[in-house]
Amino acid sequence: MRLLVTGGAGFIGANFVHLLVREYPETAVVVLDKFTYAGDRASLAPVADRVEIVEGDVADAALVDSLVARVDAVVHFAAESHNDNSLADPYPFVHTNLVGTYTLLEAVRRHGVRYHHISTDEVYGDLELDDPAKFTPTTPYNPSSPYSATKAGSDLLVRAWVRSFGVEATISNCSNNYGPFQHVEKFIPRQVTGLVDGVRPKLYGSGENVRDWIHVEDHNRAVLAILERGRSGETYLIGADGETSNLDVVRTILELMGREADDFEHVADRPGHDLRYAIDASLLRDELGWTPRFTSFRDGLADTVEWYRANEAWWRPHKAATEAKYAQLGR
Ligand code: NAD
Ligand code: TDX
Repeated sequence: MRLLVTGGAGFIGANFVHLLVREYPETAVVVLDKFTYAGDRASLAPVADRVEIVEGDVADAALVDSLVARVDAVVHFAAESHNDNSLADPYPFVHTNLVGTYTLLEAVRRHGVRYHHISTDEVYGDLELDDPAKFTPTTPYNPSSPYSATKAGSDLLVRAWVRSFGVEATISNCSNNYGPFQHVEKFIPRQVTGLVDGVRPKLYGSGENVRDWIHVEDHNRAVLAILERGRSGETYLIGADGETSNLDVVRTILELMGREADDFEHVADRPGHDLRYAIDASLLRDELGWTPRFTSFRDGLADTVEWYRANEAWWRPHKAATEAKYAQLGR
């Protein structure tokens, strides 16, 4: 099997490449990554001699065509992925998430190559805190931010290319990931690395917002199950029943790092801040037999805190610039 992994130098993509090299050594992996602020060669350093790394843009049609021509399948992780950035400057989200996906779809259509599209639960908008419902594959799309709107648009492009052109493709919409190699702009790494520097965690608004946390390795094992056994045209929701309020996440991080549980501060809220996400992953569990391995969020979080403590050399180069961006937003 020859696999093109876009965005393989980012958080989830790099973990995916590590998993492939570890457990599927017979797979030939080509990574296509633009190495934006979010892509880091250091994340691929441990496997650099086992994969081919191409620096380039998923919206570069000639480059994408030449790479797709020599693989059996594409897993498309590359994206602009941070909501706060999409509020400050939406254009890169339109370019990468929409034009980039379009470019890949045209290439897989031309070459008859299998395509898997990585997406997010944010396409469904948000739920009330007390709503018993969870997102399912038939929940109507209702994205809130430029990030989630471009991800929603990219999903719809995939569906259209399946129906109109017979492209063989699957989509997965996953909830919030945590684990090693996540950029320090994201909630959990920001707070953990801040605490290493003696900075109190910063909660947007009230902190009552709920995210449905899943360990990145569980997400990636679900992606492999879909690649191997998923039905073309199907949408699979990925989640591990990890609903937790931001307030509780911060309290757990503080406790794991030996601080008082109330040693955080509230900062300005994110405009349009989604209240709650929750995933019903029963299709994935029942049809493909996937189950998460990280069943205790607290244990997974403890591993992640340890990883950031042990890998300061990886995150330190990104920390100051990230906090300078937040300072401009007053957060
Ligand atoms: P990330 O920001 O850590 O990594 C994105 C990667 O894509 C980087 O390596 C970056 O250099 C690369 N990239 C950006 N623009 C590119 C372009 N035009 N061409 C080629 N490469 C480009 O993101 P992540 O958190 O790893 O997310 C990966 C995917 O998973 C995204 O599609 C995201 O929407 C989706 N997702 C993320 C989460 C989450 O919790 N992080 C949850 C569900 C879905
Ligand atoms: O400093 C912070 N304080 C805070 O309270 C930061 C950075 C975030 N937050 C809140 C906002 C969210 O409610 O924490 C929650 C998580 O924030 P992010 O890490 O920015 O993630 P989110 O906006 O939920 O989106 C993430 O999950 C879905 C990923 O970034 C997306 O790529 C994915 O699609």
